Amino acid sequence: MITVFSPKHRLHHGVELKDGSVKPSFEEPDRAETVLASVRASGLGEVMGEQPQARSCYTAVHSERYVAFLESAWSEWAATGRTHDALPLVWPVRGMPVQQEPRHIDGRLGFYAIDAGAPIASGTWEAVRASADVALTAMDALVGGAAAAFALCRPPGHHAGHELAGGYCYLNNAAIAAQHGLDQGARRVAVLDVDFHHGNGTQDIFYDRPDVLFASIHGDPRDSYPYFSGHADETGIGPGHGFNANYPLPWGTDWTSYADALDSALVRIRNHRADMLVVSLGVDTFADDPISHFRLTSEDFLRMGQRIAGAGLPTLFVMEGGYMVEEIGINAVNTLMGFEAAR
Ligand code: FKS
Ligand code: ZN
Repeated sequence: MITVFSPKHRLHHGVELKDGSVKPSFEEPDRAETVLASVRASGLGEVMGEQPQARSCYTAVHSERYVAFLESAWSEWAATGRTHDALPLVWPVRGMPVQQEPRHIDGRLGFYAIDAGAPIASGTWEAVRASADVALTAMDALVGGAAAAFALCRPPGHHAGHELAGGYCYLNNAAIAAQHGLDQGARRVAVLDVDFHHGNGTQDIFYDRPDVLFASIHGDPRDSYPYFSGHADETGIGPGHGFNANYPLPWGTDWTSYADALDSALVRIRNHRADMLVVSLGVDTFADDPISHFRLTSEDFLRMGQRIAGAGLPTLFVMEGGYMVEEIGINAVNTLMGFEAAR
């Protein structure tokens, strides 16, 4: 399968509040380079660059004002005289009137974010846009008849909602690609999210829609980030009722019980009779991941890819999380190689 990659991801290298101080984020540039090196070493297939895409592909799933905010946030922040990464420190929460967007950049940062995990600096927008273009370019390969493609996105996207950033995410690459697939003729799409963290953003974007089935396997939100979504009783709303399927799993889950949830999710996907499958591929379910709590081994990712191939659908893999930098390349590529071997 082809891999789509953009070196522009390096323009984004944010900070994170860790252990009481501001440090480089776990979501660091080396992640993408490590995965790219493993793709090249594995002989998975050709690596190509992204095609620049229309801004309307982003506003097909995000609001116009949110995309405009992402485009201008850094210059507004810099205009206040600050040179360090822009981060929100106040949010509209229970009981507050959320509707009105503030004028000051410090208020706008909180208005458009779920947490302080999506810092914005000078190169952020260009990297974010390139990451979405990587996903769109890979989706175009599927639309053109490819059986599978790998979008080596960075920064990741699945925590980004209709008009919310957070958890290292800005534009929702998987959702933008899924919508693009529909706009290019697919009638139904399924999104399978195997990142350790619940894909709250993808859920938010498609929650009221029956054309996109969203299925996510993740750490139980009672114990794990993002804490405020990902429960099994979140099943969709209105016409989208029955088209959202969450599989929260306990702390310490290993392959045996993970595989059961994966099989259930794949049955749901088969019943959806989708024309294509988008996989939000996070490999932070790995046992040694520094911020997650499942216990998958590198071999388990081969098995995961094999099972996903069993759905028999044109499949777009979109890179999400994974933080044990020495291993994320092997684990991501194992998933893809497992898929290729089984289809
Ligand atoms: C660590 C606390 C963890 C944020 C976790 C974000 C996870 C991001 C991700 C993505 F795929 F988006 F990258 N806080 N001290 O892995 O889901
Ligand atoms: Zn994750």
